[in-house]
Amino acid sequence: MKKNLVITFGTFDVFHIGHINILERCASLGDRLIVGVSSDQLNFEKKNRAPIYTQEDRLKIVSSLKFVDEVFIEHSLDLKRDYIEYFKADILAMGNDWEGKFDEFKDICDVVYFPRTPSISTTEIIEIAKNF
Ligand code: C2G
Repeated sequence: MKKNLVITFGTFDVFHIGHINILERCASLGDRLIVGVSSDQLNFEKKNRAPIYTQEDRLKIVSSLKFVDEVFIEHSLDLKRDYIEYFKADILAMGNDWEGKFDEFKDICDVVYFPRTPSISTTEIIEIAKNF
């Protein structure tokens, strides 16, 4: 039987339950889960601020999870097709804040969007911590 390799991407800064839930859901789709963790530079480009945790720490946190098989640094959003092809991923899975954004890759893999975990985000945690 063909094995399903799942790939997902994210910053995973100030790691929280929403990150656990999405990674667990991604892993449930296949036999192996590969996670692209955004570089510090890419996070800066996406969010216009440096991440709280360095890419080395974020990579270490994500790679420590029992349902994550492999991690790598995502250097650019524009390299998504190359990453999918390099790892020969069968499925690209993301949270639905990215709904529709990666449909262009349906020619090389299945594309799945999961509902985000409500009421939690890195930005909110940073705001709460600031005002504590
Ligand atoms: N997520 C979620 N529920 C939350 C928060 C995040 O399901 N409450 C999901 C997002 O939808 C995403 C993953 O967790 O699939 C990682 O989220 P972020 O760390 O915010 O990653 P992001 O900056 O969106 O990076 O190539 C695409 C990216 O690099 C995505």
